[in-house]
Amino acid sequence: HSLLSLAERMPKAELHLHIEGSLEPELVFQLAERNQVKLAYADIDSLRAAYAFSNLQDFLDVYYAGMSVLLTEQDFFDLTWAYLTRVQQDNVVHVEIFFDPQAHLERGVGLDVQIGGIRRALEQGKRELGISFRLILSFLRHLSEDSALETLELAQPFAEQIDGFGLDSSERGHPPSKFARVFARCQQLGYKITVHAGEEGPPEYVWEALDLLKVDRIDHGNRALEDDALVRRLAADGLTLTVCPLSNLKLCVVDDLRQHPILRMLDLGLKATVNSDDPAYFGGYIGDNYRALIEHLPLTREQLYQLGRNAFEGAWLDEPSKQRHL
Ligand code: ES4
Ligand code: ZN
Repeated sequence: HSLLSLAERMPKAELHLHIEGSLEPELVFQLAERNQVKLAYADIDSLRAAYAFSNLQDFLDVYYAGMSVLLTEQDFFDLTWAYLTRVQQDNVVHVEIFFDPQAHLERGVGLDVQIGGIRRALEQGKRELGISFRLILSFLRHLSEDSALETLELAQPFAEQIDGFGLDSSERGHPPSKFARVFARCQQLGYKITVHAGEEGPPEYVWEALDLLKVDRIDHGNRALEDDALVRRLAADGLTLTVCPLSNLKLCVVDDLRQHPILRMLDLGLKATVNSDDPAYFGGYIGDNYRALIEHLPLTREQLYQLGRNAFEGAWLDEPSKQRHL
């Protein structure tokens, strides 16, 4: 299959990746031992057996349990370095990664430790692997807006080491409007903004992300397709959607990859991209996501290139760097 080999060789940008979601079970156990952390799972196989989810919350419970082993700067380095060396095999040349600081602050792990370890790996990846990067601080939407505002204050000493802000975790019942003040502040400070919307939440949450939070991208956005006026708005604004096919399958956002809407999104003029979300939990890295699409959908070579180009166009890179990749 020549499309598969084209997809493999294509230089890629990944725009939707939670670094804590790249924590493989092997590393969970290695770090648990190194840090003397007790796990609720006896071994790697029983941890992997917990990776059967029927919705987003099912997954989030396991995701927060898994990241409890991350305590030191070296842990955050090892995590990020493992991700970078893995995606180099997929010919990834640019990454924009999320981290969830509030989840680590809760365990007493400081922002200096988190950002220090992640950035040290990203800088080494730029030098040694030729992978450029952006780092996105993501607020947890199941917590209060005051907690997000407090986190933004804590992040001020690291302002230069953060490229944008995001919003993730449990979507239903936690609309973007809950975070209007904190994202107004992010925008005032000159940061890029991207929020998870329309993964499980209704089209109204995507409208709020656009009109209230003034986002630069939408993460997921699947349910925007239920609202024709919203689709027209997203297309007119040229908004990038960071779509995650294997994530959608594992979290039952779609029942079957053959029903995945990504080609419909392209046909509607939406700038969809292919991403892995939480590769250690959802059964694959970005290359696996491209492969799964090719195996389940009637993707053409033009559509494959379009998806790849959309990622560089939607990346938070300066124009000359983008052009070098297009
Ligand atoms: C996430 Cl798939 C997904 N959705 C919302 N929040 C998240 N955090 C990590 N993965
Ligand atoms: Zn996500």
